[in-house]
Amino acid sequence: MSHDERILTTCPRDCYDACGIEVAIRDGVIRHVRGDRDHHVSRGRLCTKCATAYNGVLLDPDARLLTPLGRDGPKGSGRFKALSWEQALDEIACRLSAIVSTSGADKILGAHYTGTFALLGYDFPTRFMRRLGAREVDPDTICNKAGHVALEYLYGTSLDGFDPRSARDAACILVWGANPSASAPHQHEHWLPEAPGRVVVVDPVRTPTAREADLHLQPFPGSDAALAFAIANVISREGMLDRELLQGHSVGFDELEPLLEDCTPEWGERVTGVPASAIEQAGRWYGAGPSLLWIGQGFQRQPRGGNAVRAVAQLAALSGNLGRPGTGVLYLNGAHSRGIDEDYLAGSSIAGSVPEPISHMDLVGCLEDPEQSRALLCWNINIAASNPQQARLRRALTRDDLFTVVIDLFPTDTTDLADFVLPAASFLECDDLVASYFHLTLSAQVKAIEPLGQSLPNTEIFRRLAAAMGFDEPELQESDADAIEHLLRGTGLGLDFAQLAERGTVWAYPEPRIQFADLRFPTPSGRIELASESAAKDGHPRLAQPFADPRPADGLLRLLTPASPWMLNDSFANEPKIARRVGTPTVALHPADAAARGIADGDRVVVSNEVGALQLTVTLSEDLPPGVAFSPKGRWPKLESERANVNVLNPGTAGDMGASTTVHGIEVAVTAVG
Ligand SMILES: Nc1nc2c(c(=O)[nH]1)N[C@H]1C(S)=C(S)[C@@H](COP(=O)(O)OP(=O)(O)OC[C@H]3O[C@@H](n4cnc5c(=O)[nH]c(N)nc54)[C@H](O)[C@@H]3O)O[C@H]1N2
Ligand SMILES: Nc1nc2c(c(=O)[nH]1)N[C@H]1C(S)=C(S)[C@@H](COP(=O)(O)OP(=O)(O)OC[C@H]3O[C@@H](n4cnc5c(=O)[nH]c(N)nc54)[C@H](O)[C@@H]3O)O[C@H]1N2
Ligand code: SF4
Ligand SMILES: [Mo]
Repeated sequence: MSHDERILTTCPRDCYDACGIEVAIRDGVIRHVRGDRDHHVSRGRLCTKCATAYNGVLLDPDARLLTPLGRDGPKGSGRFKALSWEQALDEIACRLSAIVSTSGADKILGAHYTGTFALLGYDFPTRFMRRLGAREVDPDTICNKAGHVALEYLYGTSLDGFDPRSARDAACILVWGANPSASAPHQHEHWLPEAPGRVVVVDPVRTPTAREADLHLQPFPGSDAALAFAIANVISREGMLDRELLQGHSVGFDELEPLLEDCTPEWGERVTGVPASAIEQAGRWYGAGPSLLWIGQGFQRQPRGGNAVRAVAQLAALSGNLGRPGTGVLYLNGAHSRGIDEDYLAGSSIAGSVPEPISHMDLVGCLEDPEQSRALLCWNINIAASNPQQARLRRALTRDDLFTVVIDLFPTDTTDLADFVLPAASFLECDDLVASYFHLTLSAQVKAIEPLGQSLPNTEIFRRLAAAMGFDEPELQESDADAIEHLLRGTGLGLDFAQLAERGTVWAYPEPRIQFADLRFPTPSGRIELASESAAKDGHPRLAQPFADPRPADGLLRLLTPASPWMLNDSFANEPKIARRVGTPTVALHPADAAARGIADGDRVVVSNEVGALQLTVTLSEDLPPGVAFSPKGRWPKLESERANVNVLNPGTAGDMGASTTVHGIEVAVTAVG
């Protein structure tokens, strides 16, 4: 009789949770993939989307890419022929070498993000791209760059957040522009409810997390900076400013203080739509502390999202909610806080000149222009679904003189437009490391089964590509096992991979780490920079400003398209059970906005603006403020009747900082069909 073998591994999706997973295998076949009962986050249950997809489409050989493919028809026809790895890589190397010698390596673009956010799967390919001298499409510009830039101005870092375990000492947790009920499901289900303090949520949408909070502030999208200044006004008025911290450890408070005076709660109500009494309550709870501030990625996707993050994040400094138990600010926790040497991983030792990156907001323009682009390599990203200017991008990707290679697990809209498609192995099929960007843990991703078909991990694909190109730097051939052991030695945890794999997940610090415990900040002055010379040099105001975006002009609505609980970005739209569950694509409207347009629940509408149009089915929702439309991201254009998703409406305008996405700043008209 055979018995199940049990393997502990970790979910490497771009998700706050980094769930511990138990895989049961019998005779080399997976029997089930489920939450590890003993894991502090998953506690025996994965989110529904992964529980479904990891036992469904991810293991389905009919859904996965199984061999390298070469285009066998016009671009975008989706016609491919199967190739051996050797054939495919030889041809790719030949084409890339020719482009390097005729046009220059800087005409080769590399676009990648967090399809897998496991350390090697995410970063190892960068070694090859550096050696090639290709131009990187700055990964964070599609997601969260504005927030990173803003926090660097203010605190000198965006990647050294509070330790979530410090919630046990917090009297208040302020969740600003994050929706854990979708994007961090276990923090919604366990972390927030188990925290002893009050929970305050700031979100234009009454999300399930907002509904369960002690207080929900519902500002109009893009008015967060004004709201933060009104809260700062309350903190000041109530005598809750931490003048000692401000004097000893910050610069610019003398310039900021006069700005606070006019930002009364009543003014705040007028510009944000949040009642003055709620602003006062939030100010008193947060200001009294000890308080944690979780800065989500939602509101920095507004046109002036960088300014908004500066305005919100400085609340911690003003009220002294820094440097002691139960206080701090979290945007993301970087892997370096667990001793992971990311420079080593990304091959910063490899010499060669790396051209200036471009923003994802400029990708379409660059791909339309043969002077700027000759080749595109994509991995861990599905640009034809997730990038702005969807219709223009599709056209640009059909350029005959653009040589395109896409690496993915599944045949996506982006692979359909490639010249060569290379099949990637899933996280169940290779070893790696996962560093949660929320908890300060390190986890093992452990190979449970052999890669499906001829698929290979990203690392092996890039090793083979380097060899085919004739690159002989040893860093490009380092094995996964060697890289993992090197990284683990750097952590000082005293564990090798086998020991980590046995435990699944380990904490980097035995006790909750206090953020900024020494009140030294990695800014140029070593202090909190409320006024920032660096910001001024980059063309921004020295100080955060109490801005609120103007409301959309007559008849237009602000469209929000954030995370859905059913999809992980653009992953899992091809999982049949999930597709059935989510049904046709919808847009939610406030009943007053629907009535004003003669629209009823269930009606078909056209949502449109200057870049595109999309038909959607209306649902009515009192969870939105009037003036806001809502349609979650994550659908595959190729599976939709119009071969488009909400990004056909995204003009791709760059935000105020870091040339970052403004995907939540889109304005649309909504009209009944017919
Ligand atoms: N309208 C709208 N658009 C958005 C957003 C929004 O809020 N609204 N959010 C933006 C944000 S925050 C992000 S991060 C982007 C992300 O958007 P996407 O790039 O679509 O992200 P994912 O679906 O996470 O992953 C991309 C691809 O990586 C593949 N993949 C998974 N594992 C591996 C692997 O091991 N190797 C390889 N080679 N591929 C793998 C998956 O199959 C998937 O096709 O979308 C952005 N687009
Ligand atoms: N289930 C699921 N989980 C995910 C993802 C997914 O697609 N699905 N994506 C992953 C990725 S790549 C990322 S980057 C994270 C993102 O996760 P989050 O940080 O939670 O960001 P979003 O989902 O973009 O938006 C969060 C909230 O911001 C709100 N918001 C929009 N505009 C504004 C505004 O102007 N002000 C305020 N205060 N709030 C605003 C939205 O209504 C939304 O509820 O989630 C990750 N986790
Ligand atoms: S996507 Fe997030 S919640 Fe779902 S299993 Fe992975 S880590 Fe857990
Ligand atoms: Mo993201």
